[in-house]
Amino acid sequence: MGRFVAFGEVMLRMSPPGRELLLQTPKLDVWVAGAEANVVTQLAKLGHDTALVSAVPANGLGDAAVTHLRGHGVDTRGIQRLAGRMGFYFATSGAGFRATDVLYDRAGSSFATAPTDAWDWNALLAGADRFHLSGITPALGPNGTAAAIAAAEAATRLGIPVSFDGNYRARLWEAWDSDPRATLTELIGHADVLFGNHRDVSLLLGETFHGDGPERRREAAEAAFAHFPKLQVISSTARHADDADRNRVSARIDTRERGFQTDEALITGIVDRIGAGDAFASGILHGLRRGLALEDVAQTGLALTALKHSLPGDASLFTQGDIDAFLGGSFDVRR
Ligand code: KDG
Repeated sequence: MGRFVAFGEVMLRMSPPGRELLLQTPKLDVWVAGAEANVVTQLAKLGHDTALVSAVPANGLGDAAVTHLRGHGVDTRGIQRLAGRMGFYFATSGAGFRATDVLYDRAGSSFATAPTDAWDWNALLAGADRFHLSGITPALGPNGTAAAIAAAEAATRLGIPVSFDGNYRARLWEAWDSDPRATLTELIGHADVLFGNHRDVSLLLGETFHGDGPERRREAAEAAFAHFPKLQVISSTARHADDADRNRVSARIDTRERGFQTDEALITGIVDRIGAGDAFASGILHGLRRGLALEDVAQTGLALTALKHSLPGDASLFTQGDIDAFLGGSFDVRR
């Protein structure tokens, strides 16, 4: 199917079970997390050869994260044991119209403080068909920025296509003296696939594509294609809340060669929203890799987005059979 290599921080996510608040819960569920780890985990479930490049501390927490990823079929040989600590985040699930909230506790993590020359990109990217990274790594601080840029440059030098998920995390960028626009613009210059919407493009290009209409999205895609010559595909989702537990999610995929496609899915029975964007990115990358028609690529992304909402934790763990059943409208008990 293809070898996908991703670069990003593996974290542990602590969540109050159910809909409790941090201040009231007597216990926390622990999940292995990290946007790029989520993408390769889902791609592994879909039969791809996947690897994560990362760093964790040489202790039981690092061991737990690596063992978990390996158990799901991800090649973890590129995860180094370095000084520093495990990055955590605490996620409190929303309920009704109470929003999901994320509290980061990750400063000084092994990944964020890894020396920029810690990564041997020629070896780590050998045999890769695609390299995936996101806007989280450069948001972690100067080392993360330098490492992300060096990684993208290496992929370009080696002729490996780069996909980039904007994953704009304001709380990370605002914690240090950062220049997100310059950094993200440089990174996206290496990408042929970008996950980002018209607001992300506005941030990058300093132009404003206000509003949610299809026209704004088309204008933003055209501006991005004009600005980034390597870019071939821009894809994003938009959520329209019908009510708190029932959303319509639309997917848009704009391609330089094949035009655009929009599709919509109804998402109900929402258990956990976190990781849905990673599930979407996995579905789009899977569909593109399989050479599907644009409509089917968009629907694969939407299917995984919808399915992820049904699953607690960070990662999406679905098979091609689950996608087919979802798209076929088959929700019966499978016996
Ligand atoms: O997409 C899920 C991520 O937001 C989560 O795993 C935590 O990587 C994370 C981040 O930095 O927000």
